[in-house]
Amino acid sequence: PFLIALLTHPVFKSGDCWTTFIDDTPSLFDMISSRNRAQKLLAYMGELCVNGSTIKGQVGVPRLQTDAKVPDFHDPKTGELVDVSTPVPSGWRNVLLEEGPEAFAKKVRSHKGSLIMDTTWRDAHQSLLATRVRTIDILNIAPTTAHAFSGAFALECWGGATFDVAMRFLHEDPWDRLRKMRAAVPNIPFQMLLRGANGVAYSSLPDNAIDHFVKQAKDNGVDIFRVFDALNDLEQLKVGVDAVKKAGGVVEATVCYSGDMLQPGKKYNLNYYLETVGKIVEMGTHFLGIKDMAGTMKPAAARLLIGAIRKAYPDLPIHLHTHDSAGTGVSTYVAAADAGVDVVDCAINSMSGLTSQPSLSAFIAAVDGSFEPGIPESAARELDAYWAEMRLLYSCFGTDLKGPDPEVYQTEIPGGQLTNLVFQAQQVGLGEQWAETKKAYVAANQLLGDIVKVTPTSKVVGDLAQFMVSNKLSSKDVEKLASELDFPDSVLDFFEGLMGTPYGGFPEPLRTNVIKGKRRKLTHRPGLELEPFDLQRVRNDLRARFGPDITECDVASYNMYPRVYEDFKAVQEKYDDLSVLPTRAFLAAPKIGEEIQVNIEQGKTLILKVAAIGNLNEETGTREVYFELNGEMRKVSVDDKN
Ligand code: 3PY
Ligand code: ZN
Repeated sequence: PFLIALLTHPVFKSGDCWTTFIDDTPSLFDMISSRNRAQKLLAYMGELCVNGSTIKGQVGVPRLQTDAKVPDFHDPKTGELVDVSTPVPSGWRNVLLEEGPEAFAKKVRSHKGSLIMDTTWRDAHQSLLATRVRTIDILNIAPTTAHAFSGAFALECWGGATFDVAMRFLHEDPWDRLRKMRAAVPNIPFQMLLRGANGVAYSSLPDNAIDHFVKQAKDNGVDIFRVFDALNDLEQLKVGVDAVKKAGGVVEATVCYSGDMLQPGKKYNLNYYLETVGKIVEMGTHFLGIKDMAGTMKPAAARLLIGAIRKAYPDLPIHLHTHDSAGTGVSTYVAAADAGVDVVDCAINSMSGLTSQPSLSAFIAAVDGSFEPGIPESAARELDAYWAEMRLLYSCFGTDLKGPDPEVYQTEIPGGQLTNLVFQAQQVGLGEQWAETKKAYVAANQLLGDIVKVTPTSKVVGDLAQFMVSNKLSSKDVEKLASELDFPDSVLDFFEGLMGTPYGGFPEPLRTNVIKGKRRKLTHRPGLELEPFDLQRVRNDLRARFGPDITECDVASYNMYPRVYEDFKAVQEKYDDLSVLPTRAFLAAPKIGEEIQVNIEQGKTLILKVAAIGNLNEETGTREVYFELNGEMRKVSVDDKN
């Protein structure tokens, strides 16, 4: 039909020149572009049909057999069905936009009780489902969320591992996700996790790259920036904090909570935290974040720590983050709420517990009307119906964790990493392997000087632990053989000083021996030594390679992850924008004849069916896959890799 439309078009017949033809007949070129896009999506699906999924970490196929249903939402007060296409109720974001960050922080501080930040769109799936939840599944529930959670402090929805994973494994543009979420949720503040001077990467970048990244994040929809440094190195933290200040965002400078401070003799004790918080307050922040990434803050510790900070800084809004790995998260939050915490992080029930955040409904039930957490329990339950289906949809990325593991009080493994390490041990199939890894993790941490463990330093400890297990090395062996061993890169990065300086300094002589002849020994923060990125050059290079549509967001993606970005662009070139495919069709070949609807853009829907998969052509090693696309037959030829 396209060719006929083209050949019979009056402008074409009149022999007018090609360029005016393009300008005057955009609808035809729209048609070419849609056809190209559709053909590229078919190429991806053909690949799935012949060779199966190649998404890293995927084991099996989704357990959800039908499309997830977006649940109805009823007004918690009147019980009436809410039409979620109507304008959203105003929320905390309206306060922020109208009155600015200071007034916003003040109002949150004076709110009665503890508000809730919902982490379902970021940390919950990072901790339970290997960060694999896709944009389309967030957007489907976004309008309902904007209504149901209009009283939430924020939605944590970006940063941390989501940035890397979106490009690397989901072949999606994280910026596109941010903008689409923002458009769907104008009323609830968005929070992102920023790894201080590392941005969203694994070691420090030049300061100008952090400033540039944060500005794009703010301009594209992030409101509140939780900024942390994985070693609580305040100089490193300040790089992120200053970037957020310059961009006009809400600053949540954060102290990472490490281990159980109630145990006698701990390096990270009450004095340490109070001193660190004092310096953070001096640095200037709208909120204080406390990041208990392993979930080792017991209720008594929460009472003591939050109580002490509250007493020293009565006006400082405090935002607490924990993981439920030990099973004690809700009791910690109740203690923190009693001690005057302003915001706690919870996840929707089906996405909560284990290595994720504590359950939203459990927290609301536990405080039982004594506070106003901002989210009605009925709203949480209604949204949960959707997320229960998402757990099934993404089950092929889940770990087979069955219950809490209070051993985290000893191992101090962060939630996201715990799932990862269990997954790896399960892949090897040895129960013993997991017990050994945990022991080695504790030993590796001690060797490194008992450091704060969160991305990227948790990876250093994990890598060293696995190195010790696979090479059968004891702590003594590592110390003795340090100058001869071929340590993982992350360990060398740490000892070089590329992640900042640990509290109390680096362990010696281990540092000197490990990096001898291999790396430098930085004596100040890495950003002072790194050449600023030439942003103009990066911009020009990217435009020369990928075309004029390159934006500042692309520049920022490239700065964070040059290789990952290049690979992402190559996949996009081959298959176009895969984020439009429904997740079941992205992760597994559809059944023959099953109808798949793909909204390639607003108002443009493709109806696809796999019609047949051809026999192997022995000569070429390929198979033809036949599709029905909007009623027309199409085929793609796929190399059979089996
Ligand atoms: C991240 O940096 O991705 C984290 O979630 C740290 O907890
Ligand atoms: Zn976390």
